[in-house]
Amino acid sequence: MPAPRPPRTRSGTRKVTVPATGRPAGPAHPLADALLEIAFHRASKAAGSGDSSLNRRRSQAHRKVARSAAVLLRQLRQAEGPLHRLEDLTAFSRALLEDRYGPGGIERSLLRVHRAQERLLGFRTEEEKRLARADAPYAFGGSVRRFYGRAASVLFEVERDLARLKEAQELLSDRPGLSGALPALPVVGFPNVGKSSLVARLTRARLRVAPYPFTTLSTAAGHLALRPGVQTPLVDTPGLREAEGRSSHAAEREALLALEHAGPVALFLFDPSGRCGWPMEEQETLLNRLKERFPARRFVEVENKADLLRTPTGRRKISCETGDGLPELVEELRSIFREMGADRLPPLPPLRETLDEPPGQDRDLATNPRHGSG
Ligand SMILES: Nc1nc2c(ncn2[C@@H]2O[C@H](COP(=O)(O)OP(=O)(O)OP(=O)(O)O)[C@@H](O)[C@H]2O)c(=O)[nH]1
Ligand SMILES: [Mg+2]
Repeated sequence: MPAPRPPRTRSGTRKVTVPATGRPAGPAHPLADALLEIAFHRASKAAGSGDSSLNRRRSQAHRKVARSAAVLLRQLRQAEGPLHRLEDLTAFSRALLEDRYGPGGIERSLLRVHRAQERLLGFRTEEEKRLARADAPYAFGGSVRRFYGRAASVLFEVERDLARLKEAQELLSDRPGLSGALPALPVVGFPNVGKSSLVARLTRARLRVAPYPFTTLSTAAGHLALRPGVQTPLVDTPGLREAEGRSSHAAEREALLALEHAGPVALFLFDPSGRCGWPMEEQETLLNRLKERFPARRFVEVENKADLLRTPTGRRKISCETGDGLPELVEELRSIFREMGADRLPPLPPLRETLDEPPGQDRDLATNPRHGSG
């Protein structure tokens, strides 16, 4: 049914109310606008020099073009940040970027921002040549205005790329830098089984723990001394419900990527009490699928929430609530790392990560009351 027509006003015209789009009001190019504002503001301070009024005005125009170009070029290079050398990122970081932005998504944005820099350089050279030839003040102003206009359109064109590069850097900034070369130990399992509780118990990482699923939405690492002289990253992962990586949730796909890139051992955490919201059968199925998908991975199987339910299975039982079984679990992990010969690896500096408190003494795992809630 067509929408009713608005009533006529006294003058015979119809009064139309424009519906709210729900889009927040603001500049269409917030990033580009901010960069341009800085560049043009700096350029506006440029003073000319020379032996005549004409030469002084020419030199001032020249400096405005050169200064605004320099500021913009520097900003664009900074926007690339560490992504500039993608090959230096860890395989996990690259996989995360590919998952978020599609194959080659970041490379394309980098290329466009790079081309934007080349175009700015070209426009600057063009206007410098024009200014050298010009002999009227209106031509000087024209050069400056033309350069500003062209610079603005170049920046507007790469606005989305700048936003993507900024977002990608933020994404990577708090992720552990997992790489196959450095063994890290991911803790995986269904949502709400106590993965973050476990990592918070065993390390100094401050993690969000809550009594509902999907509390953790990204990987984070704390450190645990599993081989002499080296802190092994213990990686908290988002809850996982299937092993194939088809989930529409980026967080679930991230958990699988962490498993793929972390190292040869992973800890699979069960909650047999059912408190997490998923029955044991589904948790067992997930583990079996993960074993099929990652046949080289050794899964350490642990049942949490032993304070609520102790099953008759032979799996290790722990309780992150009471601390029961945690020292024994750490011993088992240490002996697995010893068995693998991991302790013969040269000591390596801890991976970059942001969540740990400053390093301190080994913790008394059984008596540590902190539960990392947040
Ligand atoms: N009774 C009991 N509760 C626990 C235990 N370990 C964790 N919990 C509780 O289980 C709930 C989920 O804990 P989290 O550590 O957030 O679980 P998670 O697996 O990280 O959850 P997601 O991040 O959503 O995947 C919280 O309410 C914890 O307090 C335990 O050993 N016993
Ligand atoms: Mg969690």
